[in-house]
Amino acid sequence: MDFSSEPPHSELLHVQAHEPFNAEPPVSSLVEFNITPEELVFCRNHGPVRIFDEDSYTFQIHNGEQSTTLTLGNLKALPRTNIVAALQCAGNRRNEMGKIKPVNGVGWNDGVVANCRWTGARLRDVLAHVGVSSTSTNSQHVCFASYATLCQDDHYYGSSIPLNKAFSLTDDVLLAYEMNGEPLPSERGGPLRVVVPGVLGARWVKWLDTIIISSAESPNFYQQRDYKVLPPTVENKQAAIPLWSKYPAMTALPLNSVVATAIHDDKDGSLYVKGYATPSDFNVAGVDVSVDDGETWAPAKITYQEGRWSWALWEANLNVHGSMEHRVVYSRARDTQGNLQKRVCDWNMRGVAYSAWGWKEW
Ligand SMILES: Nc1nc2c(c(=O)[nH]1)N[C@H]1C(S)=C(S)[C@@H](COP(=O)(O)O)O[C@H]1N2
Ligand SMILES: [Mo]
Repeated sequence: MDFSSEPPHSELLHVQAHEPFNAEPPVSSLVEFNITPEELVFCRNHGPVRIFDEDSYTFQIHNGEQSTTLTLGNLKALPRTNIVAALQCAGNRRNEMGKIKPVNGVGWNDGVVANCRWTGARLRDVLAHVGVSSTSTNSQHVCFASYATLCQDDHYYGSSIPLNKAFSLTDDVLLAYEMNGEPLPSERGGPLRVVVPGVLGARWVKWLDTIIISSAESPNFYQQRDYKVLPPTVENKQAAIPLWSKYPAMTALPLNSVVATAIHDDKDGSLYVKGYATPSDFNVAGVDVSVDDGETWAPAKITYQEGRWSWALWEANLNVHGSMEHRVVYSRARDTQGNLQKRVCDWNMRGVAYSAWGWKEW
């Protein structure tokens, strides 16, 4: 892997690994913005960051015998769509799972999520443009690949989604060329990345250069032998080897919430808390907070939420007069189906999909 041409990285991030570059913002800064500014968007890389020239950028679509090369201009000629969607790494909150028992992976805290506005062409329009029809979708997959760089575990980065998801009218899968109203930065996969709202970041391939319609999922390492929730009995990489192929690739992340800030005023006994919640198969309907170890809950106020795929920001003003045994405030998200975020979360070897109640000491 060649790291000689990395762009300058944001100095507001806490660096978790240098090569490849992995970094996250402090969660207290993150929740200060409804739409995450680029300098506070976490960086998750399995290889070097590449810088490409927009004007000469092309990508290919392979469908059976047929191959089509498209330019960014071709893509921009298709209808433009804008969505707000939370990009979240499956390893968000990994350090908390690591307290149950050590896990394998970058030591992420709870800032590995970014709520951004993505603009691009709908994948279904792009596929229709090259003659892939929505009637031939059964059990087919859309494989995304970036051959831009070597990665730690494979010679390219890849992922896939079912073809019927690409054609779904509600899933909003995009090939994005802008973020927050600006051309997509190199660090974010510019000039072109995949945006799969509601699905873990690992599928959002950056520097997208190849799409293959296939009867199988992407054979890439990051689709097949990573980003899966293995059972708690699988305790190390060796034990995982025969099991990867038996477990499904992760799709939606679990319903989640995090307490980002807790400010206690000793004099008047007030406690101000603020955090985020992220949706899963259903949207976030509300967040409740508790200062008595989950015995009673008070609803927090949702201060921001935008459409189906954004995060929810929330805050609450509590009164914590009197002596509390545990100076901990918990958060618990609720979805539109009445599902509640759970108190505990099963351990898994890779430390992915941690989603136990959010909490903070005050
Ligand atoms: N080409 C490429 N795409 C990639 C990755 C990568 O390493 N290479 N990492 C994936 C993972 S695991 C995540 S969480 C997101 C992170 O996107 P970001 O760096 O813009 O935050 O990109 C995904 N797309
Ligand atoms: Mo990720």
